Amino acid sequence: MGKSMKWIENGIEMLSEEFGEKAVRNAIDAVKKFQVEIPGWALGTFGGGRFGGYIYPGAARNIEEKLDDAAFIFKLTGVTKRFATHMLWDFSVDGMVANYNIAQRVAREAKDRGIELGAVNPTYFLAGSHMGSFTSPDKNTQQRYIEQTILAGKIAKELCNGIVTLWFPDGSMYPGQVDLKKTYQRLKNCLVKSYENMPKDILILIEYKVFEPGTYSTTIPDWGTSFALAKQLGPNAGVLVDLGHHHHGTNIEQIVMTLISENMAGGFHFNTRYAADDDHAVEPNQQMARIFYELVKGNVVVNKDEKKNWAYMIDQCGGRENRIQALLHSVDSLQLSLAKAMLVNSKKLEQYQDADEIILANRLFNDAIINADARPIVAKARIEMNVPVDPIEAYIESGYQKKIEKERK
Ligand code: AFD
Ligand code: MN
Ligand code: MN
Repeated sequence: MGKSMKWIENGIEMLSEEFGEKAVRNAIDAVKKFQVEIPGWALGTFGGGRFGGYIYPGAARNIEEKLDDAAFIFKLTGVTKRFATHMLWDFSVDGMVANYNIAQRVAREAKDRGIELGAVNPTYFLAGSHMGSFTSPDKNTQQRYIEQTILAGKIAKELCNGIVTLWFPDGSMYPGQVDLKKTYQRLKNCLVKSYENMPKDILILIEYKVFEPGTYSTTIPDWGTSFALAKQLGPNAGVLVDLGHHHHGTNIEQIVMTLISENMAGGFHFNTRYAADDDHAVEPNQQMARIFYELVKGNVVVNKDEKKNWAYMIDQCGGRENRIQALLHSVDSLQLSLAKAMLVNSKKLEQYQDADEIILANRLFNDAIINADARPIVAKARIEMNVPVDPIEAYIESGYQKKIEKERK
């Protein structure tokens, strides 16, 4: 941004004239209230394999350095206090079994740096998962993953924020390779067995994905399957929406609306994709703003009653960019999208809808979602929060990047 106070004030004035002072004020307050979680796996050396193992300069080499980076990101944003962990990357010595004591140590290290641990992700895709995790025909493999899932529940409750997020790599490459019904049953049985042994006051969010690593089938391909499984488990289970896990052109905001309408607990893995599950940083595109409009309308974002809010997490892991900058960029994009959603005049929109004024409704909606420049709102919120108006500029000026590049050779 790098914009002057005059630019910010003028912008606020213009927006107030178009959308009303109250809407602008509410948008500023929403931006101040919205919290989003940083994925631990975005910091560090994972990913980027297609570029000859390229690792961005200064990448964290261990969990301590990841937490250092996350704490610095929090200092710049003021809204990213939580750090999501992966069981076998962050709490394991051998990549096979996770360890409670390590999790305890990591939670302490996080606290020392002024941040907290957020969602716990059981890791179902490392060694021994080539024939599936919960869908594996091997009972010992199933059992190992059930135990890891139960432990994730305990860690979530005792050391983190009580949220477990599940993503399964299970699926197949060729028709006929696996029995679709048998594999689904196995996954469901293991899930039920895990759930029965997990604390009852946590939230378990089930992620779906239409492809990758499975190209012909994935065991949980869509929100309907996640929904059915969550229903089967009970009130402490819900659906996790990851932007990159759909067919192109899927109307994700409509999925969001349906989940909210059906009172299903929900959560988000935010990112941007162009080709597949790209895991790129979030961009402030119109789809993101439309999604936020449904979240706002559904009262599951920045609700005063914290229990009503969905779980908001970033899930990205780009191969080439500076990952700290990319995370700051994502937070910025999410804030801009939320601000735009807050500007939509829903009352007027409803009038147009009722009067069958199709184009007028569309134009009114897009005036906020596409045409409004929400940057002054986000800037104003940051000033009021006492954080830098431009977090990326502040990052560059801080010298942090130079410091980690030197230290982490
Ligand atoms: C993979 C999956 C999924 C999951 C993430 C962390 O595609 O998005 O949330 O790993 O487990 O990228
Ligand atoms: Mn995800
Ligand atoms: Mn993904």
